[in-house]
Amino acid sequence: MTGLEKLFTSQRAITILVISVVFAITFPAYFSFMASNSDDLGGASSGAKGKWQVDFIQDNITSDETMNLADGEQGDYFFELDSGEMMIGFVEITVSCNDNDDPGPGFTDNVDVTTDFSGVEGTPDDESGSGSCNGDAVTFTIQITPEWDGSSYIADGVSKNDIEAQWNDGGNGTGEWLTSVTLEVDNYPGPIVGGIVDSDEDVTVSWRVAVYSLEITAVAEDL
Ligand SMILES: [Ca+2]
Ligand SMILES: [Ca+2]
Repeated sequence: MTGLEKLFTSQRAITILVISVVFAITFPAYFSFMASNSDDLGGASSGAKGKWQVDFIQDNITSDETMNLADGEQGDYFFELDSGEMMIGFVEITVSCNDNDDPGPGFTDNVDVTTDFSGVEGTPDDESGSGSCNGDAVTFTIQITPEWDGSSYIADGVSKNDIEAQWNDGGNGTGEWLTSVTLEVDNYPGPIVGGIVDSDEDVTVSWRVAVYSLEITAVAEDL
């Protein structure tokens, strides 16, 4: 390498270094200046307080499973929830059965329902309940995002960041929503006749997951 090449190379290296340093210093300063400036102007930066229309783009994730259970039998129903990019508002679990095995009224089968949510992120409190098999026997609603019901509203005097922080599931609700059902068959008195007439029931567990994403629009203030 000649002396000239050496000089050129090192000068070029110094120039690049100087430009890099200048950029590293000026760009963050530029952006923070713009951010604080748009705050003052009431612009759409995420930290600015203002008036916002808050809407929720909503969808449902559903799943169901039906099992035929005998008298005293427990069925374990599994549902693995992955909401993807969407936030989870709440999870609704419905246990339904329709006992029409016995002729005439009465002798309706019953279900006892318990849950094991230890496999669910955030570990919601477990639920339990009982009901009779003439339609929806037991329903649980488990709230994941506190207070979320999907209603649109107008927020005033808060920042976009505040709204986003409020409507966030915190990563909770994904995982395994295990629901267990024990069937109790009710039938005609008398072990032989009753057992022939009614000895089982089809029991369905359905999960409906209300999921959402946020849509926040700045509302123009009256001048
Ligand atoms: Ca029955
Ligand atoms: Ca039955």
